Amino acid sequence: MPRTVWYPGHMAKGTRKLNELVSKLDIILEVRDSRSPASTSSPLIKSLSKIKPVIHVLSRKDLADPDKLNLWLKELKHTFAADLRKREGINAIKKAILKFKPEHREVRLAVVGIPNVGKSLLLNSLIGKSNASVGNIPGITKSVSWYRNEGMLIVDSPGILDSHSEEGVHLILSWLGCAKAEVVGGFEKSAIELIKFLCSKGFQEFIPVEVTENLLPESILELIGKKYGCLISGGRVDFELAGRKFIEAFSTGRLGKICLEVPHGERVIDFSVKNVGAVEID
Ligand SMILES: Nc1nc2c(ncn2[C@@H]2O[C@H](COP(=O)(O)OP(=O)(O)OP(=O)(O)O)[C@@H](O)[C@H]2O)c(=O)[nH]1
Ligand SMILES: [Mg+2]
Repeated sequence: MPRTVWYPGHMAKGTRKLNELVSKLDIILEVRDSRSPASTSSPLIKSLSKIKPVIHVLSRKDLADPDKLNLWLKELKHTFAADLRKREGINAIKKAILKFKPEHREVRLAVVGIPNVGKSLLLNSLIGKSNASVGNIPGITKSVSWYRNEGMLIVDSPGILDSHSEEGVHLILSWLGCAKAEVVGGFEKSAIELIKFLCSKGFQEFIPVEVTENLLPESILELIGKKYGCLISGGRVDFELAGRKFIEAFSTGRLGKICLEVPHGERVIDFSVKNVGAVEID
């Protein structure tokens, strides 16, 4: 896979710009996906959190298993869960940010995170205007820009992936819509791995066809393709299209609410909770 497919130039430039301006900020706002708070952490957060305080926002609360999300909220400090589409949770986040406002000027902050987690939507909700572009494909925001309102000066930044992540992390990100499927070799590959993951964790209810024992992941994807009408000449299934439709349904929550990781639990990748916290800000 060419490096430019999964680490395009705007990520390198965004990283450089964020590092340049961090000293001018009062606080960092990091957005992660509620369904995988460990795997969706920003590759920049470790270094940025050494310099500035961090508040974490877990977006897509509406798509996460509520019990497992509560375990994360008990575990992580300075963390708020939000349904950004409905603006649920915004007031609490705003209150936490404004505690960092100096008396003589507005509070300065940057919203950071991996692609497509809801950074721009959160920024718009905080400033009360739809100024930053929002869209459901990774890579909508391509540059670092400032926005101002409601006593805040906020930087929107492009989603940035870890150039050293293992394939397993990229797979999770592709299932959640945070990385393009090309990053892991296409929708068919991503979907097959998702089927294997769901079957191995007892999450079969997220597969939109009946899964009987001994059915291979490829056969399950074929059934999904038939169900979604992804057929080509001769009535054969287009596996890439079937994979795309399945991943889209899963990532947008149409197949149900799920958390792929729990704190301290067995995960797809061996993450430890100590890697997902931030500096103390009390
Ligand atoms: N259901 C749901 N969808 C959300 C939530 N937050 C964001 N989204 C959707 O996620 C998609 C991505 O939102 P953006 O704000 O563009 O994400 P971003 O992190 O700025 O993305 P990039 O600029 O591409 O890195 C949009 O379709 C949003 O409507 C949420 O809390 N719940
Ligand atoms: Mg954006």
